[in-house]
Amino acid sequence: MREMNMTIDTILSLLKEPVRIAVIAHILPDGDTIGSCLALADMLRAEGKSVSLFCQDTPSATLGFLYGLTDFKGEERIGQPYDLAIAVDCSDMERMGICSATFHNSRHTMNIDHHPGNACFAEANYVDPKTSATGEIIYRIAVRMPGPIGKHAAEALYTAISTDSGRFSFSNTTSDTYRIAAELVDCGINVEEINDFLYQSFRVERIRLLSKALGSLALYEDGKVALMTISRKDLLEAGAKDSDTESIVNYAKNIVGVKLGIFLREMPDGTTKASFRSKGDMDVNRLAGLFGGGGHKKASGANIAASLTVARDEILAEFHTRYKELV
Ligand SMILES: [Mn+2]
Repeated sequence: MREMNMTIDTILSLLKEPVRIAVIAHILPDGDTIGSCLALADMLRAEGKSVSLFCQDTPSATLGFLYGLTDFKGEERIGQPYDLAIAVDCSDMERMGICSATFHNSRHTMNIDHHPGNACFAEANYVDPKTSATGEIIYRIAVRMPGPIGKHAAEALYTAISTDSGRFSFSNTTSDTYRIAAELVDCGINVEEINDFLYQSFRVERIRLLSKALGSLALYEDGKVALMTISRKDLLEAGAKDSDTESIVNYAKNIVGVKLGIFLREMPDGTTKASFRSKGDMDVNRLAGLFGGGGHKKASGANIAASLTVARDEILAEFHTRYKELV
C-alpha cells in the first residue's frame, strides 16, 4: 500500500530490515541528488547494509571530489532486484530514467524528495517541499542513525544543500538550512575547499565559450529582456562540451534592469534548447509552457524545434504579446 507523508520514525524503521539496498539518483544528476545518494549510502553501509548506487547519467566532473562518486553504476546492473530501492530527489518515476527498472523489480520501494509536485510513487514516501534540498532530509535521517555523521557524508550533504540552495541564496533557504550547514561544518568539512571545487574550478574551454555567449548579448523590450546564444560552431571553436553551457543564462538575468534572461543553445540536430531565468514576478514557467517546456517560476526551459534565429524571433514575439500575462 502507498503511504504519503511518512514520519522520519517510519522511514527509519523501514530502513532496518532490508540488507541489499539500491539508492537511485535522477537523470542529468545535480549536486543534490548525487550528494544525497552518497551520504545515504554511507550511513546505510555503516549499519552493515550492502548498498548499490545507481544513476543513468555520469555525474558532472565538478563533483569529482566527492568520495565514492565512481561507485555509481551504469547499465550493467540495472534491473536486478534489491530488498529495497530508494529514489532520491526524484519528483516522479521518469526522473530515474532507465534505473527505474531497478526500482520496479525491487521488493520494497521508497521515495525521498523535496519537489512540491512529487508524485508519491513509492510504497513509502517522505516528501518535504519546505526544504531547500533533499540533502536536508537526508541530514534529518542521518542524525537519527546510531553512528555519527562521517566526514565524507558531511561533505556530500553540504554539497547537496549548497548547490540546491544556490549557495544559500535562493528563497528556499531557511534558518534550518543554515543550522544544518553549521552542523555539517562541525563534522570537520573544509568549506573553502568544497566551494573551490564547486564554484571556482572552471575549465578554460568553458570560459572561452562564456566569452562567445557574452559576445552575443542583445537587449530587447527597453532592456527588460537579455538574450544570449551559442551555436554548434561556437562550441566547436571553444573546444567546449554541452555541459559547459550550464548557468551561463544567469549572466543575462543578472544585468541591472533585466527581468528576463534567455539563453539559447543550438542542439546537434539543429533544434534549439532555451533556458529562461527571471527576476521579480515574471513567471518563466508559463513562458516555457508556451513552447512545450516547463520548470519553476524563476527558472525554466524548453526544447524548440526551430533554428536559433527562428526560436529567438518566436520567443521575443510571444514575450511581446503576452508580457502582461507573465508578470
Ligand atoms: Mn533537489
